[in-house]
Amino acid sequence: MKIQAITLFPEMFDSITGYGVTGRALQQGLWRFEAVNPRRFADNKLGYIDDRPFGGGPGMIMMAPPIYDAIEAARTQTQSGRGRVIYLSPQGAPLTHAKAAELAQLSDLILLCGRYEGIDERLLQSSVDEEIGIGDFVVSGGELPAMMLMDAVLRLVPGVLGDVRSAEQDSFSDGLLDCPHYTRPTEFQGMAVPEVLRSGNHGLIAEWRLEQSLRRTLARRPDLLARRSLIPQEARLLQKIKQEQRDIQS
Ligand code: 4FN
Repeated sequence: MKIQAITLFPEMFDSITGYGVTGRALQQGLWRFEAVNPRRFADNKLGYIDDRPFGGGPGMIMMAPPIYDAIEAARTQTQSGRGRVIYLSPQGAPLTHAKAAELAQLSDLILLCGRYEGIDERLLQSSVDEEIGIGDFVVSGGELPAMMLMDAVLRLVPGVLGDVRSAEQDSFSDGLLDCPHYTRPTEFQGMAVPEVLRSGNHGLIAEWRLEQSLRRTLARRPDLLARRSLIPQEARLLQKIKQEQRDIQS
């Protein structure tokens, strides 16, 4: 996979290219990265690519022509000759694990990172295939959202995670929150490790973990449960949890 970012701050991407599983995978040649700075395509010697908004108001808007040229330059550097152009934007549909899995199948992503108040709407109409957001909060630019998307996508590219099982076992990839995790020491600040995890009974351990995942999902993210079908074992455990909570109420 090749990922290109259209960004005024290429150095920000040193964090994802230089560290952790994404950094190692880049060194191994499992993906490639290129930043394209739209300042290269400014129509003025000073390199500014923003201007004041028509209609007035605060802040500046990124101009369409230099962004357009940057995207076209990125397209010439794709493996496929085109590539999907994604604008990281609070107007976009929220990023999900399913969307990350879809993007992980593609050979070329071009990630457009906004700054200032955003980008001229005509550029979005002419050149953007898809808008994706990562949450309902104000940020200063699209670079961190782009890197979050990259991390989520790259983990799903074959070979990026050394151990295939850890990608499958992660919470969310099966639509439930994670169960609690424990390691040494067996006691910390008066708190013991749940006995079942030290029992060696792997059937019981798996069932305990599933029950914990269901409890947490029900308590903290019931929206996730609503969107997901349950296998018989999960339905049975969930009934048990709900009955237990009704018993406490009465
Ligand atoms: N943000 C909101 C409403 C209106 C504007 C913003 C905002 C960066 C270029 C966009 C924000 C949030 C999630 C990109 C926020 C994201 C961005 C994202 C983003 C500079 C213009 C801007 C959501 C609070 C109602 C600034 C909310 N995911 N504007 O933050 O790019 O990807």
